[in-house]
Amino acid sequence: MLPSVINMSQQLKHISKFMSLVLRHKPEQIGLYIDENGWASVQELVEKMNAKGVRTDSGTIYMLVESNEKKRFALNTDKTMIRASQGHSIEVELNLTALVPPVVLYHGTSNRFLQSILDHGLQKQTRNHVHLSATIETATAVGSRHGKPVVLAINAKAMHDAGFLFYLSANKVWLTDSVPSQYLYAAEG
Ligand code: HQG
Repeated sequence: MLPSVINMSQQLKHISKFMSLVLRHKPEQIGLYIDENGWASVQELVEKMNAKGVRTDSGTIYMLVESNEKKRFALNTDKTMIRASQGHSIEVELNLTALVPPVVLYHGTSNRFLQSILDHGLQKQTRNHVHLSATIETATAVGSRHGKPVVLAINAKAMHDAGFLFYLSANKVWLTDSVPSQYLYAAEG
């Protein structure tokens, strides 16, 4: 790849990471208003990112929303508002409908968290939900972010039968409040 292309892709990654930061965790870092459902004005986002030295424009934001490999961000129908589809630590009401989960879901983590998870179950930590994956492959990728990955299987059917609620984000991440350890077992594969 040409150096200019590499620079451009690094710049886009930086913009995308910064959007994750302000739309999920720290809108106050740029003084961005986010409503109770997690939506921010695209125009205000662009203005306030630029004011902080993160150079971007609405066309770049739209391109990133479309091309993002995890579809992390969603736009409203007239493309004036943007939000992160999941992963928030700030309090937002995403208005997701509880759904019947697959029989088994997966959670990728680091082997250094394993004992604590087996002792205490999966807890949401700083985010608003525990994040679960539909496949072992995705869970492995999630776990790799934290170190040497291990994948746990979750008996989601038994949890659902016991009254636990499951939600599917717009970008297909399964979300729940907690997973007690009796529903966890080692994933095959
Ligand atoms: C661990 C990415 C000790 C948990 C991904 C995880 C995901 C415990 C870490 C999304 C624990 C929290 C979320 C316990 C849970 N004791 N450790 N009792 N219970 N943990 O980043 O699920 O790329 O908040 O296993 O794709 O890793 O940002 O959660 O390792 O969907 O779009 O505490 O982030 O999406 O870490 O990842 P995180 P996660 P994006």
